[in-house]
Amino acid sequence: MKIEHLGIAVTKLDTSIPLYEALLNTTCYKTETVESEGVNTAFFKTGDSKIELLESVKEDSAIAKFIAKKGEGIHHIAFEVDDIEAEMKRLSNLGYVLLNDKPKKGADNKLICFLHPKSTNGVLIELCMELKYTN
Ligand code: CMX
Repeated sequence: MKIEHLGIAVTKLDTSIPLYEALLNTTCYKTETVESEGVNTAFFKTGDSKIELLESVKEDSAIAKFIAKKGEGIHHIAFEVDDIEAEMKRLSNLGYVLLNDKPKKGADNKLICFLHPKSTNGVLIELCMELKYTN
């Protein structure tokens, strides 16, 4: 539906949050730890999309490995979808390599799924869908 956010790998949120607040002239509206991914995240609104800063909290996290290999920088592009399971099925049928079989819980109240960068011209792609709560 749209680019929901760009994920940027950073070494330290403490220094990158004020840097991006000054750059974007806005305040960070949320920080959140995602234990399952081994990351601390910080979010900024930029029009209809967001910037997500990602700091590793574990030696072997995807972000730690990425920074060790490539340094800080753009880590992934996240596209919002309205039916993540249908989209995962469609892309899998087309031969894209999904990194998880089922949607998993990500930051900022989303269900997410990653596609392997080897199947998408070297870019890590995330699908994300707003998690709806039913009572
Ligand atoms: N973008 C582009 N290429 C990437 C990449 C990225 N973000 N991360 C790794 N790669 C490349 C590596 O450079 C490597 O390329 P070469 O084979 O040419 O050297 C290749 O992908 C495989 O990398 P690897 O080091 O062998 O494998 P990793 O163990 O680092 O795993 C990946 C890579 C993408 C499968 C893993 O990082 C992953 O599962 N990512 C999805 C989850 C994730 O990224 N979570 C953090 C964000 C969570 C959040 O947004 O909340």
